[in-house]
Amino acid sequence: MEKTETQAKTCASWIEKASRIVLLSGAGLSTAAGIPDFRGPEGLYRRAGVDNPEALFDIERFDRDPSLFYRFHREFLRLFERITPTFTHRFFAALEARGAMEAVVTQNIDGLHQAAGSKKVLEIHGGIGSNHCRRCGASFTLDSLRTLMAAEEIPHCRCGGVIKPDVVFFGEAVRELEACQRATVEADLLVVAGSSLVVTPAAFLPSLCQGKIVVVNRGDFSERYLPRRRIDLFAEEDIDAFFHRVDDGLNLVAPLH
Ligand code: CNA
Repeated sequence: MEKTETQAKTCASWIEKASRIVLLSGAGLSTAAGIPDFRGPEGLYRRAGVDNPEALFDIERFDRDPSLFYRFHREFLRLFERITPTFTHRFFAALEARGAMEAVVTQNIDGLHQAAGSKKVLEIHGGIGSNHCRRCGASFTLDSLRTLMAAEEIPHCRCGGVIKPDVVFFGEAVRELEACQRATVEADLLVVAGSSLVVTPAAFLPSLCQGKIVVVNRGDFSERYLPRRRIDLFAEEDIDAFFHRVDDGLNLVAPLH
């Protein structure tokens, strides 16, 4: 049996036995949906002509001049006109429906776990689905933000304040950190998929897990906070290909019509 097949079978058997599964997902889980990562050769930073990513998501800079961010965000939102969840998003939603998920902890801001049907989603870096005025705190849906962005380069609230998506910027506190930590501590199986494990504090979370740890990632990831010896199974391959194989025996995901 090929290594990848054996690994998928092992992962499936652990999933069958587990009852408090936590998925820690990163940008790699959504690339198959058509959302590139930020830093890769085809990444969004390059597409939007951004040289300095830290500046792009710096809250002080946003408050001084939001034009750099909105140049990027316009490009990012354009992608969403044709995006649907991947097989793996649907796989974890199906596992939740079966009662086996403690939580999905996601670094992604794209809302695709919720679109796939997951309800226990902790968005540690926030999400693009909601937006607030920086001055008066008024809230705006994604649709109303889109309408305002069609009319002006930088969307403003009626009070004159600039509107900002509820995405966590450098200099802002991450969301629901305690809940993310609690879920990870309680997990009997942690699956880390599509994350380079570079961005903290999300990258610290796996070190809290006392259960088994599965990592699915094609490409480099940092071992600074999660050394290889702590990983029970490392599948170095495409995430959807791997979970298709895992699902072969479990049959959790209904085919799309
Ligand atoms: P990252 O640092 O971009 O790492 C992604 C990892 O996934 C890399 O190691 C890739 O090699 C790997 N990868 C990419 N595609 C696949 C695939 N199909 N199969 C297997 N592995 C793959 O992403 P992180 O999430 O670790 O970084 C954290 C940032 C990126 C968070 O703040 C996110 O908000 C942010 N981000 C989010 C999105 C999104 O919401 N979809 C997109 C781009 C960046």
